[in-house]
Amino acid sequence: PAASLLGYPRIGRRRELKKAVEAFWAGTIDEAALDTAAQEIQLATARRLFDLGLTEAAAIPGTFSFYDQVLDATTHIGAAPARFGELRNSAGELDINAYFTLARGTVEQQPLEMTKWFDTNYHYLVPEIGPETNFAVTSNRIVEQFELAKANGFTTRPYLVGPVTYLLLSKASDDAPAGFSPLSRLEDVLPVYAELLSRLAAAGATWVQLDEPALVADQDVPVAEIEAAVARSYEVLTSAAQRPAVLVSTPYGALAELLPTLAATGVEALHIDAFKGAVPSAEELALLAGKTVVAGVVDGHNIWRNDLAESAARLDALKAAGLDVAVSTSTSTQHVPHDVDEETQLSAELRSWLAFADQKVGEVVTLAAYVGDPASAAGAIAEASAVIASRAAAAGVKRPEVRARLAALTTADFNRSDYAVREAAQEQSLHLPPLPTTTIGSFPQTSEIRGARARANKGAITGEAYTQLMKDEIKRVVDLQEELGFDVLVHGEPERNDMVQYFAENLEGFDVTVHGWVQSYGSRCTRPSILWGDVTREQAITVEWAAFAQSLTQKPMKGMLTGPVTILAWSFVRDDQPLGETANQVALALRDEIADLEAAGIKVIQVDEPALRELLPLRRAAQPAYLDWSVNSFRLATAGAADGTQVHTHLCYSEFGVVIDAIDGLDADVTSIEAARSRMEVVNDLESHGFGRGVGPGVYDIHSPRVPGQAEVSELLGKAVKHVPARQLWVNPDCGLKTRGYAETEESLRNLVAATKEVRAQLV
Ligand code: THG
Ligand code: ZN
Repeated sequence: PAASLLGYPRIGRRRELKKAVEAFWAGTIDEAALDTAAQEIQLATARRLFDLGLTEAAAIPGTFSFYDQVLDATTHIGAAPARFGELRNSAGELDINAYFTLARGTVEQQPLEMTKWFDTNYHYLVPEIGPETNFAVTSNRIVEQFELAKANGFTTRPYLVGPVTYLLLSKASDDAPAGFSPLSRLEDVLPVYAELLSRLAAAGATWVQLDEPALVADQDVPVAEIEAAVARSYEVLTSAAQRPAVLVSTPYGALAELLPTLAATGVEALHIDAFKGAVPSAEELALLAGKTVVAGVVDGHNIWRNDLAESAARLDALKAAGLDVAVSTSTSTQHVPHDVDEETQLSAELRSWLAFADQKVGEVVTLAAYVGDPASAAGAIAEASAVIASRAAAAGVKRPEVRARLAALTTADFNRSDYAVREAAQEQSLHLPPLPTTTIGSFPQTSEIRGARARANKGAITGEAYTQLMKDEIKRVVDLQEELGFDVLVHGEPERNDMVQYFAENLEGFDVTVHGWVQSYGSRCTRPSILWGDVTREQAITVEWAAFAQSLTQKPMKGMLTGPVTILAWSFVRDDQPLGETANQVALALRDEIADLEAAGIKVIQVDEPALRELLPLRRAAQPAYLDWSVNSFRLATAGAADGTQVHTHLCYSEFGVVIDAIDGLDADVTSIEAARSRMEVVNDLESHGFGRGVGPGVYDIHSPRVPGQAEVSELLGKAVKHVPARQLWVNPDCGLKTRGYAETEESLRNLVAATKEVRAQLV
């Protein structure tokens, strides 16, 4: 098809799928009702995309998923890990119950691990592959989904994560021998993919999309091995007797050395990311002769209106090479909300700058028409150029005072005193015991808290009444921590809906959406804020809450802020200047907030950067520059703090090795990190790195309702003190407690404090 999308949001315009799936889990609807809801979403999507102009056969991507596209592949190719026991039903299929078992775990078995999908905020379920994995077609669901659309008049293009990406994203199963590589099972996986292609062809599919984003990211596997796997895979799949035409998609960046490899295969169409990646060179394009090049010129990952003139120029370069050119998005549009027209509360000016999934369809259709007949798009191109020019000149996009302040920064603004000086000053100001205990920041967000916020937003209660309810909650949380015996307290963050949106709502340069939900993982969604202009802080944001909380206790109360990188990573960020510049603007706003917190008597301030690793570029060559600006923005935010103010940070992942230098570079006085799930393995990294400041490896996994016993926590702490000097160690859970219930939280925290006292006694 001349115009297409790589994928479309799956959760539904009003999150219908989230609601149906969660109702199915809760047992309030049955499987038939879940299927009905899923079918309605698939058909509504097909109708919508058709009406927006994807009218050719195979233009509509069949990218519906109940939970995750990688899990879909797992259940189609029989890759359920043996540790779950027999999950296939009597028909030999991994049905919807098996599917959700893998996603959610059982009493005995942890679910499949979840990890980030390339450089997006989407998370997939990691397959576990070993020598024992028994590959076979174990689901017919993509065929049924194709048939459903077809019966309703839409010939869709079924989607599967491609075999090379699937195996590169997999980890070795528990049963696999040391050094086992999932890619070694390629020969066993390919016949299963071939069988699925043959079933799709038999059902009438003319095209299939095999998604191979792993080919645009540097991998640990040597390139030569990947080249061989790509060549072999597409030789096998294109020589299948009965199959649809094959489109290989390569979103999230430039293909680089693997382009010639794919070009040499028999696939009918190759998608390239021509937005984030560059247009291939003339020599590379010559290799693609005879194939359709699907040019992903419309950004699927961010929300800015396309510069149609720029895209047209890229398409011209492809056309000039004499290639058959089709137009699409650079990535699936699953990363953006459905429709700008839903956001009527935004100014008409801001809305005119934006393109969500539905608007992107229009851009793709316009550009596809341009390829056939350049004159047809002249009006649309001129209009897009005019809007982009008006955006550049609009009030608030560039604020001279912000730019002047950034331009005047010197090295001193990024550096605090030596740690030894700070450590001594903080000992004076805080008087903490050895192995100080604290929590990460949030306490459980009860339905009462969410209900109060909803009523306040609707105007059903006054602002004063809402503030009072939040203060009551803060007092409960402070009293609880006093009773449990914590050393550094938090206020619990009841007033925050989300740790990024809360700051976006309180800073200039941002707007927030009402319906702009984007799937984060499974049924969970976030509403990324829109960072469109220069960032300023018109007044203090968190100070009143922190000062109130501090007034309730003699113990130090932590001020809680979200760091610049995380604010960027979890928002839709302006594309008209380098990210590092935007990050420094946010950093200056946070720096002012820290000064205000200090003036209000707050002595410990935590600046969370859970997303520091998320924006790490997919290509190694680009990583040092990223780590440089991201670390510097954190330092700019925090370096104004006095020596006696203890700066904490929190990071949310355990694969630590790659970024440990960067974490050290943040120069925080205390860093808390995830560790409980990896049984404290991070302390080995900390030890070998010689990490010299305070560190709190999490001793309690908050991602599950399970309560760790006192013995378990003291064992973890015992392991930690063997590798990290006790004077550096802090004791804390893995992450914030927002998603937990009070019953298990209280019990776990009680065990945490008791275990700390036990280990402290052994120290002296
Ligand atoms: N905030 C934002 N982005 C994030 C996270 C966050 N991205 C990465 C990570 N955390 C993703 N994790 C989650 C965890 C929970 C939820 C979403 C993403 C979640 N969402 C609610 C839901 O879907 O029901 C909606 C929350 C709400 O009502 O605001 O639970 O922490 N910005
Ligand atoms: Zn965390």
